[in-house]
Order: sequence, then structure tokens, then C-alpha cells
Amino acid sequence: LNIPLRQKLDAGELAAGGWLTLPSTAIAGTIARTPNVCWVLIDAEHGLINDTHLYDLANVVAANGASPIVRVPAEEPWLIKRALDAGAHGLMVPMANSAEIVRGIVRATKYPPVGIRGFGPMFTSATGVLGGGYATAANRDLVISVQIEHPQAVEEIEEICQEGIDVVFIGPFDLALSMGVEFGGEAHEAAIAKILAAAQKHKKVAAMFCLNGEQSAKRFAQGFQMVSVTTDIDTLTSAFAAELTTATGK
Ligand code: 3PY
Repeated sequence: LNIPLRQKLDAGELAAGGWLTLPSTAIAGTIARTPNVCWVLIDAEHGLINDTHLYDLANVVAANGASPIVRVPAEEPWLIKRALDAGAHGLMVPMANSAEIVRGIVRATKYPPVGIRGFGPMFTSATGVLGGGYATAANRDLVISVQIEHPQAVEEIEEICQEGIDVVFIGPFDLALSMGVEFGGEAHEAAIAKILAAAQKHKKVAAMFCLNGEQSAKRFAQGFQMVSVTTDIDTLTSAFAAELTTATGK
């Protein structure tokens, strides 16, 4: 399948991405067209995006040369199936809090005999392969990421990294909250380092959510291969506030 993110990751290159929380094809296209953006996360967990927006958003991102990755609200197989059928090049599943949950996610994302995904990919943007060949190609090429954001997942990280996923994606805010530790403090950074080391040991892509370029650069330098740069709503909020301060001095 023609999946820019898969190509970049397989080549061992760094993959910077954008994060879409607003259900706007104009914003999705604008982010996807930005030079060097390889993937755009379509956030149906916390964003304002729902099931009916997925097809248009995924297709406009793909048409502009980036990979649409849908973050589903939960690990339910029917949510996973609908996101992939709408044209996602990959999935992000939040709160993958144990190896058992991760095994369920892998089953839901793969066609038989590996998993249980039902066949209905008529609207995917990643086809390029017609007929039965799609199932094999989808099982091989779609980029499946799970979010590590709970102490139990950190505890089971070695086992999680041996499952059939591609990307181990840290959600740093939820991780700090669920661990009950300070964001960026010693215990938080130690958990992040442990996840990074396990991903590298088991040849999984280590990835992490970042809110700005400074955080992203730090994580790339630390060894993460896939990192978000910022979100649509954070860009709007911070850029507008900065211009307002310049204009009014306040
Ligand atoms: C987190 O930091 O918890 C995330 O999931 C990013 O949205």
C-alpha cells in the first residue's frame, strides 16, 4: 500500500507529524501540505472529530501526501474497523494498558487468519491493490500504534513490545497522571526512558506526543523516531496570543 509513514519508518528516518483535533478538511489539508509533515493524527479520542468526519479528513490528508492516522476513542474492535475502513493509513489506540489489551488490538486490526477484521475496504485511501490482495497488504503495511500511558503498561512493556504492533506511542500527560507523578519529573522521565529502551530492544518504533517543536527536538535527540510537533488548536491558541501580545503589549 502507498503509505508515506510506513515508507519513512522502514527507511529508519525521523517522522514528524501534526495533530488534528478540529473536524475541518481545510485545516487537515493545510497541515498535511506543510513540507516535511509525514503523518497527521486525526484525533477521535479527545478532539471534536467523530466517525462521520473520518472519511473526508483521512482522504484529504492522504491526497496531500501525508499519512492519516486515526486515534480511536477506545480499543473496541468495531471502532478500529470503521477507522481503517474510512481510509486511515494506521491507527493509534489510547490506553493500551496491558499486554492483553494490546493482543486484542492486534487481532482487531488484522484480517484472518491473523486477526478478526471484517472485509469492507471500499473507501480506503491506501488501496492501490484491488481484490483479495488488499487483505495481505493491509495486514503488512498499515501502521498500528498503541499508547503507553499507564503504570501497568510500563510494567508490561517488554511483553507489549513483542506483540504484532509497529509503534509504541507514549502519551506523556496521561502517563504522568496515572502514575501520580510530576510531569517531566524524575519518575516520569525514568518511565519514558524505560519505554524507549524496550521499544528499541524489540525493534519497535518509539514515538511520543509533544506539544511544541522544542519538546519534539529533545525527543528526537533522545532516540524517538516518530514525534508529534504540535496540534491545530495549540497552534491557533499560542500564535493568536503571541500576536495579541505584540499588538497590545499585554
Ligand atoms: C497524552 O499525553 O496523554 C496523550 O495522549 C496525548 O494526547
